[in-house]
Amino acid sequence: MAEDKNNSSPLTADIQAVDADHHMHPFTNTGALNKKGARVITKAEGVYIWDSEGNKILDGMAGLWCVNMGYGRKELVEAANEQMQVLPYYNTFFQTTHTPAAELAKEIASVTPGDLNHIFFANSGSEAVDTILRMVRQYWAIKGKPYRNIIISRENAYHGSTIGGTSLGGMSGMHKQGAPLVPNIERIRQPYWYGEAGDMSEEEFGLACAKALEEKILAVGPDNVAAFIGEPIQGAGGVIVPPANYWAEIQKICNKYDILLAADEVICGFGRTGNWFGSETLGIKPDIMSMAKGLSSGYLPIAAVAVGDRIANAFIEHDEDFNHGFTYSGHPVAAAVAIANIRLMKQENIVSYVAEDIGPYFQQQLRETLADHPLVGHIEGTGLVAGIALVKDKENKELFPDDLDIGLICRDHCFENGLIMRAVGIRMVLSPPLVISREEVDQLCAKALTCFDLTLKSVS
Ligand code: PXG
Repeated sequence: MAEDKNNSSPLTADIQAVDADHHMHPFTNTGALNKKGARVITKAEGVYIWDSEGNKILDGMAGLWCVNMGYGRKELVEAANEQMQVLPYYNTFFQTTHTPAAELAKEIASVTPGDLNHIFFANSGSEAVDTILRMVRQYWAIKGKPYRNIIISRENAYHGSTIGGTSLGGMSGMHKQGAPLVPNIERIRQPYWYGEAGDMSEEEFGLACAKALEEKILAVGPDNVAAFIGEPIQGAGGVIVPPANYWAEIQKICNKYDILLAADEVICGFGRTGNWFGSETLGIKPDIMSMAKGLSSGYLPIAAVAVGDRIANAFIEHDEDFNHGFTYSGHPVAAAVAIANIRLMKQENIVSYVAEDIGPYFQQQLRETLADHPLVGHIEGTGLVAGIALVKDKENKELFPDDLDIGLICRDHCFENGLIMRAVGIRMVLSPPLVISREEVDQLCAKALTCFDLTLKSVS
């Protein structure tokens, strides 16, 4: 039986007990959580969630980087309700389709950049990334070069937690579990300027990190490489915005060696950075792109891979099945919600709101409120995503000792003070719903300041 002396509501204790008895949580030390009791979230509206103790909490993470259009959107609820009554399920295998899948493919193609007009459906970001992995290798097989099957990714990348996503990602804690990983995946350093550049300028460091790709390509042999994959801005790695010259160099190198460029847009997609896709913000021209989360604002699980003409035409012209897909690829109810979500985004001009109004305001207020705080080493971000490094001594970039988890201390203060902010090591990350207002941004910054003060007190 879970106990938490601070909790008073009977609902809290009951749900915690059931949860501890039967529910194994993702990315969680289950034994420790069972003793403490999980926090129970009961409802949500706009940019706020409520817990079973009646606390109202500003959700600075939009759920898990996904509730882009905010909670309580009736348009999305109605789309699901209507579709459930007409056709709750049918598959898209065996030469069948249905209106929601076809229409959603068209809606996605209307917002993707370049020639990324061909859409393959999945149900999670991890499945979308696995689809990329299989598709780029199969592309080269179709082209008569099956040996071109190495995929290059980056340290500290997050590409999901299926075996494919884990293998492509660069999270050492994940690699240690459930190995062996998928073979023929290579990694290069991440473009984390504040944390890893030493004395290099942003420009020098951007070049050096891109050069690492060329060095890796030459080391494994250009003719063995299928693709490079990267998040335009690394999300789960701590919101790491690469130096401005980085992606242009990466793009040049991929072009030079004829290597496919895959953008993992699971977090950056759907307005987060002030464009429909992070690739547009960072100046990337991907051959293939994964998306999930903001596609349905998280209301139902759905993901997609947008495929450019080069890859799509190879599959279309090749007279053979692509033996890949999921029972729920293009699920009609999830697709109907995603269609309604994209249309709502268009109606409310949410992407320009992020680009021109709330994104710049959020970035400016964060810096005005927090940049001078003694704990804050660096703030980076664009649009409505930001990462804040917490350090012991900001002048010398001195970190707290390893046994003092500054991020978790700060995160706990945030939760106690009505703000969800996520901790990634020493980095606090924010990714609020795109519909957040200026007053709510002010509130978010004020709460963050209080929590940084409390964190400083806890460690002084
Ligand atoms: N690619 C990227 C870039 C992601 O951010 C995935 C793939 C996998 O998506 P699914 O839907 O399979 O989870 C993600 C997911 C965190 C956190 O703690 C981030 C994600 C998922 C769970 C936790 O920041 N990103």
